[in-house]
Amino acid sequence: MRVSINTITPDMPSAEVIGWAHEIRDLGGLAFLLIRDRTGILQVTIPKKKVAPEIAETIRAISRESVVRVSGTIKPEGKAPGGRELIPDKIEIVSLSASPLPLDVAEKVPAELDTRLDNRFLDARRPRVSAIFKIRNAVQHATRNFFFDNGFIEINTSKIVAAATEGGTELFPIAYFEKEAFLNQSPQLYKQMMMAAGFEKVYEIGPIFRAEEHNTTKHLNEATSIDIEVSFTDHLGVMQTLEDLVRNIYQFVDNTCSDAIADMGLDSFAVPDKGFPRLPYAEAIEIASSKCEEEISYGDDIGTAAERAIGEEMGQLYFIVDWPSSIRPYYAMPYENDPEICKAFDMMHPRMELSSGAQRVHQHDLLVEQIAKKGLNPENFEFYLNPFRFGMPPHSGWGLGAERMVTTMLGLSNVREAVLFPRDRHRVVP
Ligand code: ATP
Ligand code: AMO
Repeated sequence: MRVSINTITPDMPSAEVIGWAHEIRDLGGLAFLLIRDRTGILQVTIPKKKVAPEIAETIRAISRESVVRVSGTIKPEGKAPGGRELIPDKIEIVSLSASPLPLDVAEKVPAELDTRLDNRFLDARRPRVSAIFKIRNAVQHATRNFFFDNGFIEINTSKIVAAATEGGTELFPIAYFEKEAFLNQSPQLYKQMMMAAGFEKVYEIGPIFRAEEHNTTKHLNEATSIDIEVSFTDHLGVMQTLEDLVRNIYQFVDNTCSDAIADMGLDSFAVPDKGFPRLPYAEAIEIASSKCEEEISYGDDIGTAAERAIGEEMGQLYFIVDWPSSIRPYYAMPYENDPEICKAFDMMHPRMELSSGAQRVHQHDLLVEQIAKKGLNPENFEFYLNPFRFGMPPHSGWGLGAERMVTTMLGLSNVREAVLFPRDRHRVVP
């Protein structure tokens, strides 16, 4: 019976495995075949004089990355990976691979990111790459557990919509029969409507689509957003939830992904132990303008250079709070005593923004006023505004980019590395 490679110990008498031919080395009298499955690598050692002649023949016919089935005796061997090797009784080629390979899975020859993404199925055979997706799996599992344990209801909202949520730009129009429609940029309006429905605590993990013009290492045109909305709490309440979730995710990955972390060659994996400091926007701007060459003043968005400069100063996960109302979306609640600033926040990694959120405006008339102030037409928002007329509770929420979370957690150099099949300006295939 076939077993996973990581279950084979040096004291086992025999084993059968199926996997990919990772590397073949023929040294004349002795040949080595490294066979790889999703759990690890096993050395198959073929002393040619001692094994059946058809085995030596099969070995010669195997091309790299072919699928092979091997069974035989297990022997302890200090020089082999995992301290054991298999001496075959039987080798069968299950599925022969063509050669040359478009990409060296054994990573002896480095490949450009574009080549890797063009051949993602091969790239993801590399243990260092599949480790990213094993960890991403753990991140999403920890997230769902966290929300389930805390009484949240998971919702799934429509990705085909009739209006923008985050302002009029960056929308992908789609052909939707006779109507104008778009791919949704955020579940924002729907999660707020579920507060009107009395669901109190909801979350969604789903795709968001943004027609980002620029090719950067942190923007995708299709990203995965972890979104929450909570009633009867303010921005401070949901910031605490965000901090608890992020710490929980790091802890879960640390507890359950040691093999994947090792496959990635990360020697330390630091779970954030302190609270995330809260830096007022005005102070963040002061830091940025003292450290950046370009001019930055109060009221500006925090761009990449500023983000880096402030991150360097902070050196850990942190929040930027008390933003000018003028640069936040219409749904952010202004402070009652100083409406020039609002109860919005960003949660930052020293390298980039991970999350945005706010206490929302729940008063119908104020919301209409704020929509108009942003130059948008409240008539286009009727489906969204209507629930605010029939008992909308006060509420708050945020959206956290799953890919950015994984990218920063694992120190990946490009957000595309955290996506199986990334979409950017030049890439819609595969
Ligand atoms: P010779 O031509 O002298 O007969 P050989 O075929 O016996 O050579 P070795 O000298 O045993 O080959 O090994 C060749 C290489 O393979 C060496 O680098 C050795 O360290 C390595 N090697 C030998 N046996 C194993 C094994 N069971 N597992 C891993 N590496 C091995
Ligand atoms: P925002 O637009 O800041 O907020 O998005 C929230 C988070 O989603 C991630 N993100 C992206 N990741 C990769 N590529 C992109 N193009 C991209 N765009 C966004 C980021 C970002 O911090 N409705 C609000 C959230 C809220 O207030 O609840 C919103 O969408 O990590």
